[in-house]
Amino acid sequence: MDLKSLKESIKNGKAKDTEELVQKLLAQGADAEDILNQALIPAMDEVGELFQQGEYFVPELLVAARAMQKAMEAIRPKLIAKGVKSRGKVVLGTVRGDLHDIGKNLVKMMVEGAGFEVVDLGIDVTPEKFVQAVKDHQAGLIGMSALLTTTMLSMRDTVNLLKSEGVRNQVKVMVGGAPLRKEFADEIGADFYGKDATEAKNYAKFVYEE
Ligand code: B1M
Repeated sequence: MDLKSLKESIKNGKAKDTEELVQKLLAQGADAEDILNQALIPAMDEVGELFQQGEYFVPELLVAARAMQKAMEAIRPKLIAKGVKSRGKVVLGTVRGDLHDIGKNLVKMMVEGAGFEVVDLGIDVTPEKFVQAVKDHQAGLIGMSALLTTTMLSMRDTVNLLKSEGVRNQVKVMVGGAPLRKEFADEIGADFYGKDATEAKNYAKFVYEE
């Protein structure tokens, strides 16, 4: 697999080339999850490092993110199970003040691919919106994503609001995102910390098959 060119293409923000390279790899029989784990995610990690080192700025992050989104659209059909009856509902969103949605969208794809219905609240989701969606959709699982050390703190507010609204015992809470650790999830009273989208999918299965 020509993963090196694919990584470079994402790092350079070349959306069209990225899409074509992914399509080519898929046509050659490459596995969508391998493409994701061996090229797409590592490419974004490298973009983050370049940003931290001051070599990339926000515009470079944006174009890389756009290329990443194109790649994800291309692998999406391979990751999504077709015609599967919903195994349960999962409310998902990126927390208040946070605009990063690539990881959240990956979680969505994997969870949908496993046959769950995802209620995607998008980005910058307030605790109130999360709690309302749990009530409206009678969801058994809520998933919150955060990429900033500042915004992850709002996860605690959502857990507390679920409690004060009397719905905490009806729903499991899963949290994830690069700055999080299991200790933080435990501290705020979440049920599960998902390191990656695969763990998130496995936890959804666990919750609904418990
Ligand atoms: Co931003 N950004 N960004 N950014 N950005 C980071 C997160 C950062 C680490 C970069 C760095 O400094 N190295 C840094 C955060 C520092 C910190 O708080 N510790 C940062 C910063 C500082 C910022 C701004 C403040 C920059 C500025 O404006 N000065 C700003 C904040 C905007 C805001 O949100 N309010 C900002 C903006 C942006 C863009 C909009 C330009 C763009 C996002 C575009 C988009 O998402 N549509 C962007 C990007 C692309 C990044 C990096 C480079 C890549 C993030 C990404 O998509 N990774 C990122 C550096 C990095 O993370 N290495 C960075 C790939 C993605 C697949 O990984 O989201 O971690 P991730 O998801 C993983 C797991 O974490 C997990 O599964 C996924 C893998 O399978 N996971 C879950 C995620 N959510 C989960 C939920 C679960 C379970 C698992 O259950 C519910």
